[in-house]
Amino acid sequence: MDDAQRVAAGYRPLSEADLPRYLAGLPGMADRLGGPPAGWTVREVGDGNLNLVFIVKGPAGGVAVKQALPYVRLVGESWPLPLSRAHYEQMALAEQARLVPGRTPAIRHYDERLALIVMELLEPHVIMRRGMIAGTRYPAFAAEIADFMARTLYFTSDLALTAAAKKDRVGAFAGNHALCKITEDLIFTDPYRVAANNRWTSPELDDIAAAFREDLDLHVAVSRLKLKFLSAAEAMLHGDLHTGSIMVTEAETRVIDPEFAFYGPMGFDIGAVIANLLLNYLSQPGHETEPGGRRAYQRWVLDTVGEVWSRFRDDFLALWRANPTGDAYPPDLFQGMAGAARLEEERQAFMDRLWRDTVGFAAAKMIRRILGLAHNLDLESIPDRRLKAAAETAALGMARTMMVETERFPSVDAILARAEAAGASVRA
Ligand code: SR1
Ligand code: MG
Repeated sequence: MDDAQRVAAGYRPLSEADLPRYLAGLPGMADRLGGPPAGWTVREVGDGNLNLVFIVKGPAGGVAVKQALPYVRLVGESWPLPLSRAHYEQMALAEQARLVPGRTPAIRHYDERLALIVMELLEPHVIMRRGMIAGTRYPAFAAEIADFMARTLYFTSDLALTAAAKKDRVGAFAGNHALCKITEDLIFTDPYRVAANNRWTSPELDDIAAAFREDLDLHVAVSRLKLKFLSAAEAMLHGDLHTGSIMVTEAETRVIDPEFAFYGPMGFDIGAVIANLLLNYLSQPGHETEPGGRRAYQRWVLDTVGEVWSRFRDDFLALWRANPTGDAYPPDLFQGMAGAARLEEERQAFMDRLWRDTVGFAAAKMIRRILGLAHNLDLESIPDRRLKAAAETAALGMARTMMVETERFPSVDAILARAEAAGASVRA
């Protein structure tokens, strides 16, 4: 069924007033919420760029309801977007739940006709981006996000799957190309050209935005990343793994919103996490209420970047050693002690290559949030314009080096050192 047919077949966006009657008609939902539907509270809380999100609560419990709109909410009806993204989102949620139980919200109901998913209400979790802007530490985060990425990326790759199974999975997500196109345009193209949707802190960043539009070294580097995004179906990605797609308590991490899921390059997801941590790190001086008041928090953020990568690397390698079930690297070709040693060397080389991809994709993610359409609250909510522009300038300088001179960052420590230098320039 294509999207026009979906709309024709009875799609309509629900309102707060519609929700109680709709939910009361779903099996088991009235018991889950408790009491009569008239007593349920409904709030539309969507603060993302694309969808409606409702929180519905009754005396016995609550649910979150996410409904796709047939257009980009951030821009309006002039930018149509397929409702089929809800189908890919629920498929990705189911796959992630199978691979990493308990790390995503449980699906209570999926309604294809309405492009709507009823999910477990995550309480008392908050959107991680908001918590980090407030300066809250999340001690469980690094280990849990590293485990999530290692398991979802490893077990959907050719290292774990047979070629037939992998190709079936790639095919199952191939129709999500409209969401991929958003990424292809907004991350890998628009920030480097004149585009109607671009915006930046002007006039402070006018010169750097113009320089990025003329910088052919940067254009080559981002085009190589774009080609990898277009062509490297390495594993099932979340596809939009920023800190707005993660809900946290100090004890637990949950990953939400995989509507951009498809089979792509692994470094894209890891780079998204690292980019958003780095942008938050650079934004912190702008959120201080006393000079230096966020220095200790900044240290935690950088330690977290280091821990995310090192734990991911260890987890992924451990999964590979324990589950060599895929068609890549046939065991027959690596027999005996010499074969085992050579395969282990190759695993290390694989991780080094993945790290380079991660650095490049992280850079692309940082640049798009400053020069492109969709910015992030870490920087946008800085009240002092001078500090905001200083943080953005530092982030752009760092990201350009990461993308064009990736070899200068052979380890995560090199990224942390560069971030510290960039952070010092924000305070200068
Ligand atoms: C038009 S959509 C803009 C952005 O919002 C989503 O969260 C993705 O990051 C997308 O690129
Ligand atoms: Mg989202």
